[in-house]
Amino acid sequence: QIKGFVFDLDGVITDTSLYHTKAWRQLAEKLGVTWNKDLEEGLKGISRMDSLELILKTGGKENDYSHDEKVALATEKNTNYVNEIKQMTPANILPGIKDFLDDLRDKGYLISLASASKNAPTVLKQLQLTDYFPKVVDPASLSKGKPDPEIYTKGAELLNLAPEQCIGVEDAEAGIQAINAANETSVGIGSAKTLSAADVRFDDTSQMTLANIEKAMA
Ligand code: G16
Ligand code: MG
Repeated sequence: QIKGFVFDLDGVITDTSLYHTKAWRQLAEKLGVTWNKDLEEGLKGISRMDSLELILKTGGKENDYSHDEKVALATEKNTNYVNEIKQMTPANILPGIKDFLDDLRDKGYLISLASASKNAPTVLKQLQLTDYFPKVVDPASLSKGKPDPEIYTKGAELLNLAPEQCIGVEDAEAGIQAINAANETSVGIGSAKTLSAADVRFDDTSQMTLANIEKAMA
């Protein structure tokens, strides 16, 4: 029986991917790496340093920078990103999410956050959703990022629940893989093409209700 929900943030609660994409694209083009849609999709859900490595690899530049130079590049991207998210307000919460969170809370489901983003607490604050997520996995505590199950395993542990009692919600392919590998039920938000591995899938957040999830799981 399902007792808890473990949420991804970016692409599920709000669309920060717009801002991540803008900041990474700016850096990539400065480094002479040509942007493409596969790269854009592949950056979703993976950590900051993994993102930089993927961009450099796409441009065949993975050996061109020292570790310290890479840290500086990632910091440059983050400074631009943090500047962008300052303009976020509760109006940036994706459709239906507030009602869904209220419904979960009313019905006594436990809720935790499994975001790879070190900026997640800032984003929650901008959206005025901090109170809904008393339990947040610290991405700095992870030895491996998504698609490794670690972040979703920790998300269930924070709720004192077994993985089988949890539903994980994700928009990224790497995230669905992480939920499945953690033995939780996966709900994917996005296209069937990228999220074919999800147990339950919705095109967008407005369709994600408890009733629709129960229907899909029956
Ligand atoms: C998010 C984004 C990723 C981003 C990662 C790290 O993960 O989807 O694109 O690279 O956070 O973010 P930061 O640089 O802010 O630490 P998630 O798990 O919330 O989708
Ligand atoms: Mg995401």
